[in-house]
Amino acid sequence: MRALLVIAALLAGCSLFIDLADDRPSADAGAADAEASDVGTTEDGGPADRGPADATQRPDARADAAPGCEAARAERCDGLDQDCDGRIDEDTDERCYDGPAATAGVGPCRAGARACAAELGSGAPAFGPCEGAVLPAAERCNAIDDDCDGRVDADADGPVQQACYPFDQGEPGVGLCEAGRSTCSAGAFGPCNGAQGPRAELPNTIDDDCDGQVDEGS
Ligand SMILES: [Ca+2]
Ligand SMILES: [Ca+2]
Ligand SMILES: [Ca+2]
Ligand SMILES: [Ca+2]
Repeated sequence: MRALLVIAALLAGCSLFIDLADDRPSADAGAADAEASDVGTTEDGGPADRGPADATQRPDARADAAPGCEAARAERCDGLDQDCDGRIDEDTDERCYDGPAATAGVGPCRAGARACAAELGSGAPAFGPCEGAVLPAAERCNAIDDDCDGRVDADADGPVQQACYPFDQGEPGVGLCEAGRSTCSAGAFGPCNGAQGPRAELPNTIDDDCDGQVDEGS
């Protein structure tokens, strides 16, 4: 009888063990699947990418703290602080000259300056208008080399000249009458050369007296 009880007990234990064994594999398989799923996600790159992404964002974070600060670099006009002195775009105004380069510094011509106008933090150079520059102008008779070509009161066509008509009567371009030319020298126009004034009407098919009538009364 005792032996039967022992056997029964063993059978019951085996049955219990078997039940537990049946349950455990299913539970372990679930856990294993869960772990396998996590591992797969990691290998797929989800969480693994976050590390390097955080690392690459650190320089940006530093840049935000001190935009453009990179020691030993010369400051330039771009809205950033290259030389890390806490001042942005200091001393980056530029000389400017929109005229022909050969004329800069000749006669009255001189360069101007344009102030840095870069948007803070933009990293993009930007300047305001060129101010204070003196550019070449048309040459005039004023003892100044206005067009900055190295010749006072003269340009590529020679000395400054102007039309002149030193007569009280007649009109340049009418009949025989013509204007002359006066040449500038040292800021003043000289005598009128080549002008033709009216003269007595003659029977020559020419309006000698420059009144618009040809050979009248002659
Ligand atoms: Ca000139
Ligand atoms: Ca002049
Ligand atoms: Ca006439
Ligand atoms: Ca005439």
